[in-house]
Amino acid sequence: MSSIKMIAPKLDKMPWQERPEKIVNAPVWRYKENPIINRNPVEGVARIFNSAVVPYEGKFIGVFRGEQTNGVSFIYLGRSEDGIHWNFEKEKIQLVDEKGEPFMPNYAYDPRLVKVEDTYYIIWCTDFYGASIGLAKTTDFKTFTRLETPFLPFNRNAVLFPRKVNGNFMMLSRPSDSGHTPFGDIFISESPDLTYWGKHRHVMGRAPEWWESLKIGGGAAPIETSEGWLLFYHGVSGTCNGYVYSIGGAILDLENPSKVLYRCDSWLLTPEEWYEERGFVGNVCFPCATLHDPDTGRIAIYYGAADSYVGLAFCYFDEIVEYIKKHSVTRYDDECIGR
Ligand code: BMA
Repeated sequence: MSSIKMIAPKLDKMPWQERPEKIVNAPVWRYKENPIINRNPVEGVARIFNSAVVPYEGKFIGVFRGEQTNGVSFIYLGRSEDGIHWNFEKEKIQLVDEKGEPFMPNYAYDPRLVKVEDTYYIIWCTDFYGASIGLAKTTDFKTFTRLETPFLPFNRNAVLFPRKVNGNFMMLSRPSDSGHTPFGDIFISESPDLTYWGKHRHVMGRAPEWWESLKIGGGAAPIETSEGWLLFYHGVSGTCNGYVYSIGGAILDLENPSKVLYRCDSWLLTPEEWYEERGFVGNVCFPCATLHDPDTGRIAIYYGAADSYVGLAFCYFDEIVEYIKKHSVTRYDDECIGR
C-alpha cells in the first residue's frame, strides 16, 4: 500500500475496469466499451463531448457540452446510475441571474462541474464580447444561478479547485485570443467571494516537449493528495496536419498552487483509438472531470474524444503520482510563484 494519500470524499460506486494485461507507457487505460456517449445522443444535438460529471445522491450527474445541429454548443444536464450510461435532458440548462431573471449566454462549451462545500459550480467557456468564462451555481440541479463573469475576454478552459485554499476560491484558466489560439499557458486567480478575482499567478506554460509545445489548458478539477494537487490537463502539439490534444499530468503545491512541484514530460494519454483520432475534430483527448475514491485509489477520467464522443480512462492515483514524479521535468517558470 502506498504512503501517498488522496484527500477526497469516499466514492463506493464508480465506473471501473481493471487494467488490461499489457499497457505501455503511462499507467492509464481506456474503458473497453469506449466511447460511452455516441453521436446524436439527444434530438437536436449532434455530438456530446468535453463534459464533466460528479457523484450526486448516490448516483451521478453531469453537465455536458452538446453541439446542436446548428453547430452551436450549449450545456445540457445528464443523469446516470452508473456513470457510464447517461440520460440527457432535451432542454438546455436554463441559467438565471441572482434575481431569477433569464441570463442565457449565446453559446456555452467545455463545462467543468465542481463541488465546493455544499454548492456545485459550473464553469464554461462563454460569449462575453469575445470568448470568456461563465460561472453558475446550483445546489439542487433545478435552479442554476449565473454569477458575475469572472474574467475579461479572451479566456478559456477554466476550472475551479474543489476547496478554498488559504480562505479563497481558486480558479485555473487559460487566457487566449479570439480565434483558435495558437498559444496559451495556465494561470491561477483567487477570489474571496466569486465576484472579485485577483492575485493572478502564472502556473505553467507550454513546454519544450513537443506534445505540449503549442498550448496547454486546465482539465479536470485538481485532486487533493498528500503530495500536492494532482492535475490532469491538456497539452497541444501543432503538427503540419493540425492540432493534437493529449492528456498530461502535473502536481501543484497544496498551499501555493501556482508552484508546480512535478510535471510529467510525456503525455499520459494521446489520441490512438478511432474515436480519438477520427471525428468532427480529429486527434483530440480533452479531459474535463474525474471521479475518484480515496479508499481504492481509483480514478476515472472523463475526456472528450475528437470533439465527437465522451471516453473514459482509468488509473490508480498512487501509480499516476509516482509516474509523474518519476518522469518529472520542471523549469524555473513552473517552480516559481509566477508573479
Ligand atoms: C479547443 C476547444 C475545445 C476543443 C478543441 C479541439 O479550442 O474549443 O473545445 O475540443 O479546441 O477542437
